[in-house]
Amino acid sequence: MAFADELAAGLQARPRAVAPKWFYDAAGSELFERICELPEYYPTRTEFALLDRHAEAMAELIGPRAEIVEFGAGASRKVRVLLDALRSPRRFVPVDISGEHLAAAAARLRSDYPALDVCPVVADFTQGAPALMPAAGRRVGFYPGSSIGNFDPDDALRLLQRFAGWLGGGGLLIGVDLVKDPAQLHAAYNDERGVTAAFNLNLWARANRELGADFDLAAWAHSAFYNPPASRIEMHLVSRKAQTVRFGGQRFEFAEGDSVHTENSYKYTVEGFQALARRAGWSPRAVWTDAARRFSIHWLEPRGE
Ligand code: AVJ
Repeated sequence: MAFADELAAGLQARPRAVAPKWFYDAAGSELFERICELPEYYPTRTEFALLDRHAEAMAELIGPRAEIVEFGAGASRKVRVLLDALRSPRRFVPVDISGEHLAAAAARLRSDYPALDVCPVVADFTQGAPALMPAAGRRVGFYPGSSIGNFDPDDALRLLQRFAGWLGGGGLLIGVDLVKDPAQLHAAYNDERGVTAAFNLNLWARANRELGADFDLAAWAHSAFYNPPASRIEMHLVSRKAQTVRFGGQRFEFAEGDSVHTENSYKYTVEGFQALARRAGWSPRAVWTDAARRFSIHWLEPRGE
């Protein structure tokens, strides 16, 4: 479904909810890059350190002449650490919903890795299989950043199952954020500079730009909190007053305090994620974590029957 239809349906639903994939237009992708550099946002920095430190071991497990398919590739920065360690990687296939972002990142990669075949695919892989060419070598999935955390456990299970199908026997290297002190989680999604708030509010700004909606950004508050029984951060946009928003010939009414759920970010234990991966048909073969156990990277191989 397109943004207009999903947004309208999400605002009519109760509870109101919009999928986080709609954050990532050009402005939202830029705001996300700024989040990754915030002192409070530990996942990016921690995952980079893990990649740096263990790239050789990862490359060994992946093997030579591989084709790397990155899901939700964004700026494709992390994969460079992997590409630098891999032996003769054949092809890199970044898959992303944001086309502008993807083309720019692919151009930079081609000039930095002339021997690599860079084949970007613009696709919403949450809606179905991306159109991949026949594999150029052992096809290995790369899904860093704990983006898997955006999915409810049931959807995460289904996505992991589908990855197994699309990768056709290759492995999956996946980054997963870990449960930890709620205060640390809270700070990571409520940064002092307000970048996460701007990222959240960009959903409405995008609707104004693309759909001619009339969201008054000052009338909405960013809300992010940890929900311990669900092991997830929830982000919401909360109406500061009674208001009406219009777009696409429709009116949407909000009372003061009404909220629109814009994102979940699930946190796992290492064992909890491995159990999920097993249920999805994978064999967890290696896991790397930092000393403070903030973040994990898992190497999964398809379970041979
Ligand atoms: C890209 C989904 C991993 O959940 O931490 C960052 C997105 N949202 N700050 C996350 C996000 C608010 C991020 N993921």
